[in-house]
Amino acid sequence: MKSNNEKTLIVDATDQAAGNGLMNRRFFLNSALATTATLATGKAAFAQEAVGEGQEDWTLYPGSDALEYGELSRFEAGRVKKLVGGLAGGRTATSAGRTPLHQLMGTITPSGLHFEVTHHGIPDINPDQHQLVMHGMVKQPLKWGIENLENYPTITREYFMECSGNGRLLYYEPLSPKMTLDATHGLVSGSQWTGVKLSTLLDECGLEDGAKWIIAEGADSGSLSRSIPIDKALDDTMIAIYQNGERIRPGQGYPMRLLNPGFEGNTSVKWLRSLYVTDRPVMSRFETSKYTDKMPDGKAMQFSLELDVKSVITRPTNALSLQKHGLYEITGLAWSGRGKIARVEVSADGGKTWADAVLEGPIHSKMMTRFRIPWMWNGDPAVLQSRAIDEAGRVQPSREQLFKGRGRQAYYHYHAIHSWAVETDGTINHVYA
Ligand SMILES: Nc1nc2c(c(=O)[nH]1)N[C@H]1C(S)=C(S)[C@@H](COP(=O)(O)O)O[C@H]1N2
Ligand SMILES: [Mo]
Repeated sequence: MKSNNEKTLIVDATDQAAGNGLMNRRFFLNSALATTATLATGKAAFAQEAVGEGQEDWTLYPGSDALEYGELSRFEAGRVKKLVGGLAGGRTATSAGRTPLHQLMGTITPSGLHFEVTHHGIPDINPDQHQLVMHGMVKQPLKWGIENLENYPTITREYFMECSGNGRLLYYEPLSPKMTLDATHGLVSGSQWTGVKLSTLLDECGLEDGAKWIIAEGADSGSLSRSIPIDKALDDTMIAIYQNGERIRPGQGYPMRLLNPGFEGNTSVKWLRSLYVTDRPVMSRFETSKYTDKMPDGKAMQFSLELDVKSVITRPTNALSLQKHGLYEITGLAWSGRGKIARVEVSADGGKTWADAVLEGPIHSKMMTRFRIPWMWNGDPAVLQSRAIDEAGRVQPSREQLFKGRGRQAYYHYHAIHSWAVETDGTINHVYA
C-alpha cells in the first residue's frame, strides 16, 4: 500500500448506484470519471505527471522486419494458458489449457488462448485425408472432404464455448483464496466461428421418419462421441471450419468440428468424422460416466445440455492488489446457453445492495457479454460480486441457492456467483460469501 495522503473521497450521494462505492453509470457517459476522481483526491485520476525524459532507444534505430505470422511482444510472454493433466506414465490422460480471463479484455479470446480440453490427445490430421460421413436414418448417406464443405453457404457467428466442468473445484471447501480465475473459470472462451449449418447437410441427405438423435464422433484416438437432439441439429448447430478468421487450430478440432452453441462444450465434437442419425441416444462414456451430476436423491442428472446463466468479475481479481484509494472500473464477462444476457448486477457489499452494470454491445445470443461499472474505493473492506440475468429470465444463483437445488455431490455445471474480498490494505482474495 502506498502512503495515503489523498484527501477523503467525497462523492455526491446522487452519484451512488449501490452501497460501498458503486457509482452511477453516468460516470462513463459524461466522462465525469476523471474529473470527479481528480476533485476528490486532488490528483489526476489515472495519469502520471509528464516529465521530459529524453528518447528511448527504440525511437533512435530501425526496428525488425515484418513477420509472416505475427507474434506477441516478448514482454507479454506471461499471458499464457494454464496447463493441467496430460501424458501420464506413457498413457494419454485428459489434458486441458485454461484461458487467463483475468489478463484479457473484450469478448473474443485470441485463438492461441482459447481453452482446450482433450481427452485422448490432439490428433495431427492431414485435411486432405479427412472426411465427414453422414449415415444412419437418412435417405441418402453422404460424405464430404474439407474442400467440398467449403462450397456450401457458410455462416459466421460469435459464440462462447464452455466446458461444463468449468468451476467444478468450487463445489469444494476450503478453497485457496489465491486461486486465480484461470483455475476456477478458465474453461470458457469466446470466438467468431465460420462454418456450414448442420441443417444444410441434413437437408441434403434427407431425414427418415423417426430420426430423433445424431451421434457425432471425433477422429481422435478415443473416438469421443456424443448424442445431439435433432431439434438442436436443425436449429443452430454448425460444422465450424474457421475460428477468428483463420482455419481452426489443431487443439480446437482441425480441420472441422461440431459446434453446438450454448450447449456444454463436450457436445461440440472436435475432429468430427461421423454423424450417425438414430432414434435414440447412444449412451456413450461422455454422457454416462462423465458430464453427469449426482443429485441429492442419489440419481444422476444426464443430458444437462444447455449451459446455465453465469458471470464473473475479471478485473479487479486476486491477480492484483489495489495500490491507492480512488476510482476503479469493475469489469467482467457474462454468458448464458439460453440466449442473450439481459442484465448484469454488481455488488460491492457482498450482495446486500446491487447496481446495474453497463453492458457493452452488440450483445450476441450465446456469446459472452462484457459488463462495466465504476467503483469508488475509499479503503473499507468490500466484497465484489456479479450476478447475470439472461433473456429467458434465469438469474445466476448464489452458492447457497445452487446447493439447495442440487446438493453438494454434483461435479459439473457449477455456475454460482463468484466473490472477491478487498481487504483494507488493497489485497484481494477469493472468498465464499
Ligand atoms: N473429439 C473430441 N471432441 C471434443 C473433446 C475431445 O476430447 N475429443 N473434448 C470436448 C470437451 S470436454 C470440451 S469442453 C470441448 C472444448 O473445446 P475446445 O478445446 O475447442 O475449447 O471440446 C469437446 N470436444
Ligand atoms: Mo469439457
